Order: sequence, then C-alpha cells, then structure tokens
Amino acid sequence: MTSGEPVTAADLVVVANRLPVDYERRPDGSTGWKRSPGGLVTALEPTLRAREGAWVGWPGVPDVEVDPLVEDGLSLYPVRLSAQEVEDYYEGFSNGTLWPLYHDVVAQPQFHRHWWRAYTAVNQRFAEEVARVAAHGATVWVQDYQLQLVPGRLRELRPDLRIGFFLHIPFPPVELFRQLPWRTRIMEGLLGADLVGFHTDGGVRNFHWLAQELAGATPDRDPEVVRYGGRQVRLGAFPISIDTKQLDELSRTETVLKRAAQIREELGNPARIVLGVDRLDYTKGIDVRLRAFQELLEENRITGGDTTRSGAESAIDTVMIQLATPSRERVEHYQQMRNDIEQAVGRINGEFARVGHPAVHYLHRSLPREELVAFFLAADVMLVTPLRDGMNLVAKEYVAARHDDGGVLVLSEFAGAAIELTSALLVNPHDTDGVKEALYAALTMNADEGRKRMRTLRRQVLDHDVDRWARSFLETLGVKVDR
Ligand code: ADQ
Repeated sequence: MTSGEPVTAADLVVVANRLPVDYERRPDGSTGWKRSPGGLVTALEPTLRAREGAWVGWPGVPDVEVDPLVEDGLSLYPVRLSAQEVEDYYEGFSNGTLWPLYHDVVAQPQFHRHWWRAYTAVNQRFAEEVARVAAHGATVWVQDYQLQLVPGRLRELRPDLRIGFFLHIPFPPVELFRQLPWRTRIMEGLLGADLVGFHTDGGVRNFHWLAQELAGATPDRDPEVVRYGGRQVRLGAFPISIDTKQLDELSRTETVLKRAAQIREELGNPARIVLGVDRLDYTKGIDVRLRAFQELLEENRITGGDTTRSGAESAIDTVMIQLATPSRERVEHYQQMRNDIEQAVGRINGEFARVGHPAVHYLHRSLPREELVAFFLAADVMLVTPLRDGMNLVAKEYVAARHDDGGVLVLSEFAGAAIELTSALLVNPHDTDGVKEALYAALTMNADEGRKRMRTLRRQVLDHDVDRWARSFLETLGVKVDR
C-alpha cells in the first residue's frame, strides 16, 4: 500500500544497502513494489513510525530512477545504482572482497581497485541522500558492511547528526583485516560514527585494536570507547535476535501443527528428521553437514531411505532435509558451490536412497514463513554448521518454534549465536568427526536431556528478542525509545 507524502526532514533515518521493498518489473511491463519482509524492518518499524522515520536504500533493480515513496506508513528513499555499480560495488567489493575477508577468509577475497572506486562512489551517494533527508540533529543508523564509509562521509557533510553503525557480519581478526589495501580508509569511515556495534565482544576487541593501529585513535578510560578526531566513539556488542513471540505464536497454530505432522508423513515417518536451513552461501558449512550425514550412513549407524540395506539392521532410520534460499547467483563462487552441494546430495542419494525414499531432500528455494516453521517443528535435529557467521538467525528461529521443548540444536562454535546458545550441542565445523559424533549424539539423545536443553535455550531466546536488540542499540546511541 503506497500512500501519503514522504517526510522531508526525518528524525530517525535507517540506511541499508536494500530498502525493505523491492522494485518489480512485471512480465506484462507494469512496475510496482514487493515487500521483502526482513527481521530488520520488523524490529525497527515501530520506532521509525513513532519518530517520523525514513529508510534510505537501493530498490534492488539497477538503473531505475524512482521517487521517494511511502509504504505502509514508512518513508522510503531509493538510491539509484547502475548495472556497473551493482557489479563492482555490490557483487564485487561487498561480496567478493569484504564478505570472504570478514568471514575468516574461508574463500579467497579479491582485491580490485575498480571495485574499491565503485564502493567509495556509492557510499558517497548514500551519504548525500541521507544528508538531504535527515532533520537537524537527527539520528542516523547505518547498517552493515556495504556502507562502512557512510558514517565518515556523513559526518563531514552533516556534523549535527548522531550516527550509529551496526555490522551484521563478523569483524575479522587483526591479521586478516590488515590484508585489505584500503584498511585505513575503512577504519576512518567507521570511526565517523558515534556508536559502532557488533554482534560479539570479539568484534569489539578487534575493532578497538585496529582503530588505534590503523587510524591513530587513542584508548579511553572506558574500554568500550576510543577517542578519534576530538570525539568519543563508543563500541559495543549487540547480539541481534528475532521476533521470538511472533514465531512462537505461529508455531502453535493449527495450520502449522498439521503441516508439521504432514511433512513427517510425506517423508515416510522416519524415526528421525535432520534439518538444515540456510541462504546458499559457502560460509554456512552445508558441505560439512552433508559429509557428517554421509559418513554416518556409510558406517551403518543411520539409514537413509533404504531401511532394507544389509548391515544396517540396528541403524536409526534418518532422513535429512536441506532448504537453501538462492543467493548471489551471479557471483561465480556461488555457482560453483551450488554445483558442489548438488553433486554431494546426488552422490548420497545415489548410494543410500530407495526409489521414492531419498536420504537427503534438497530444496533450492525460499519458503513461506508458515512452511518454514512447520519444517522446524517436524525436525528432530537442527544442524547449523557455519564456518563463520555473524550471528545466525536460523538457530534462534528453530528454538523459538519449539514451543513443545522438542528437538535438538547442533550449532557451530563459529556462529555468533553460540555465545548465547550454550545449551546447544556446540561443534567445530572443521572437525568432521566432531560434527558426526554430535549429530549422532543428537539423534540418540535421551528425551529428558533434550527437553532440558531446549527449555534453557528457549528462556534465552524468548527474553532477548529483536525489539530488545534495536532498543538497546538506539538507547546506547542516546535515542529515547518509548513504546
Ligand atoms: P544471513 O547470512 O542471511 O544474515 P541468517 O542470520 O541465518 O543469515 O538469516 C537467514 C534468514 O533467511 C533467516 O531468517 C532464515 O529463516 C531465512 N531463510 C534461510 N533459508 C530459507 C529458506 N529456504 N526459506 C525461507 N527462509 C529462509 C546476515 C549474517 C548473519 C546475521 C544476520 C542478521 O550473515 O550472521 O545473523 O545477517 O544480522
């Protein structure tokens, strides 16, 4: 629903690479907007509405010039990107340089000067758009790795603003960050903020050190503050979360409960169902969990679809489901990884499935929320095995959906979520034996212990929802949040 006039001087401006809506060119030639519901918009919507807020971002399609609009009461300011800029700033510098570098170089980052030039130009454009939209003394909250130069540029343009920055991915160890040819420029950009937020204390520590080493910031008596350019820059850990209550409620609805039972039935009522849900990304360790699953099959400790297999009489009848949202499909590395995963699934099924009973079910698509929650409820074991992850919301979503205290979560130590979800079975994703044994332990876990662990996890996730996250960041930034 688009109506009303966009605000011309916003008190609170959120800046993110993407708007919360996508511009659409339909097959019949008409155009319009499609809402892309994300956690961030859900978390920020009430605050944005209460404070004459605005959102600045790219509408998701290159080379379109669209006017500011009001969508469901939110003022949206589209930033134009050319097709070349999408290639160099977004697919290139953001996803080909920063993404792998910040995820502990699990893939090789590429350093190209023309990508960097596009990144600086696009960050400048975002900063200029915010400078136009923000009221005098307004608060600006910049999101994520695509926009790390925005705080610095914005401070030059508008010293009256209060600027916060939050990084949704890990902030890397010192030695890795130093590989970046433009490391000092990035640090200077981030230090333009009044508050720089990370998911974990590790991010805070890395940043604290690098700010001094690369940008000449000086430490303060307060260990979460550095002094830079005559100002104080506050640092902090703000672990993001989800709309827990909404997920918990959804998981109790008749439709979802029925659908969960139906999923189990459609799979042939196996003794155990193992689930993976990810954006298809090489950081998520999908290959790791497929390997662990395959080895348990090979060792006859579990059976896939073929329960008649000889030697596997005492094995647990287990089926795996991997749901993978298509992601960054134009980037070569992602195409290669997709092929590898599909080959691995094919190999496992080739060896262990029976006609009509695959051992691994793989869906390369995004599912509606209700359907996803039904899968969470149907799954006995949730495998979350990223090699590195800022937080990992899937782990928290699984916990929120298990109102029955059922299910076991196996979680990588290298996901930010592991710091809070200590009652999960924590694994090192580089250790195939460790993942395999944790998966087996989860499959054979005694029901009482499973419930006890899940109850502890649920207390943590129910208490710390995304609203609390947003509130805590904004309050630390000095914004009064009243709801
Ligand atoms: P992502 O890397 O995208 O986020 P994650 O936090 O797991 O990773 O969020 C993925 C979201 O997509 C979840 O809400 C999940 O339910 C949804 N999703 C995944 N596969 C799906 C499918 N097949 N169908 C429907 N929905 C699906 C980045 C960082 C993370 C950080 C978040 C938030 O990489 O570390 O947790 O931002 O800060």
